Amino acid sequence: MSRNRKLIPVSLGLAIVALVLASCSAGNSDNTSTTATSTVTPPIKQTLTLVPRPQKILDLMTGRGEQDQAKPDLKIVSPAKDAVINGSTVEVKLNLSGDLKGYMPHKDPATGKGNHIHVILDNQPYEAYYELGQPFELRNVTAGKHTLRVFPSRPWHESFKNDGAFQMVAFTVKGGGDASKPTTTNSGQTVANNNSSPAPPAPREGKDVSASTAGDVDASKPLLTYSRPKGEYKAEDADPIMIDFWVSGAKLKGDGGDFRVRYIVDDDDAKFIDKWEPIWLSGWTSGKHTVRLELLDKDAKPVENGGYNTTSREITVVK
Ligand SMILES: [Cu+2]
Repeated sequence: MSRNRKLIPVSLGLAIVALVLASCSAGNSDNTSTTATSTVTPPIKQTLTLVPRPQKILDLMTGRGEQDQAKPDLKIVSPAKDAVINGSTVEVKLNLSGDLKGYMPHKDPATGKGNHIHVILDNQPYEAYYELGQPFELRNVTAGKHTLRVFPSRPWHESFKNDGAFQMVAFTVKGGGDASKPTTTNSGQTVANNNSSPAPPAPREGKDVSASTAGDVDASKPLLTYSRPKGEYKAEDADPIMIDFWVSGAKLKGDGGDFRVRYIVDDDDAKFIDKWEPIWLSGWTSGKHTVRLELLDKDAKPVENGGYNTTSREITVVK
């Protein structure tokens, strides 16, 4: 008993010594790292400049014949407007018609590129849909109200901007996110039973989507749909980088209307786009960047529409 009492102050003393030593060494390493940081080269300041449409895209367009003058008409067949869908998988079916001049979505297996549709759930980054002959699946869609926006795009992700090329529908998912239940169509017909595994279904285009629900958006009001840039840009694809978007229910200043699109890259000053066409920016530095697009009214105020008219995306440039 008495031996134990004598041991306690000794071990406390040792603990204090250990603490003092630890704080000393921590202090030392702080000093070391401060010194090291001050000698590191500061990050290169990024200066972006507007450049013309790249020659490589002009060359691609020449090789495509007339299809860049197409006036595609794109309609969402499924999900139907205001449909209620049971289960977390949403099958997207589209109907493409109009004056196509040879335009047809398809991924070239050799290059992995081709015409495609941009499919946007809520205000998430778009997904690319290549083969319209089979449905495109949005998987893990959360329960609640959603919006779907679609428009045709070229292999370099520039959208077609004619009337009829864009459509948005609202729909509702019930019981989303429960993969143990069979996935059914809105008529109640079972399309996939997730409990049993019969013959494996033919592979389908599709994407597991992030959790999101619709904004309180009104399709009849001015709407800016963010399209590009998104994701990762490598080597020659990173210079220049295209900004492209869809405008509905509004005309920009340079097209005879009142609206402007404002873009802000990282913490740079705001810049404006007054004609509805893509722009190309050169001078990106390696690393992560944010690109923010906003629709402004004639008083230079952001137009409120369910939060969709101000969108920021993070992109990564690898050089
Ligand atoms: Cu694309």
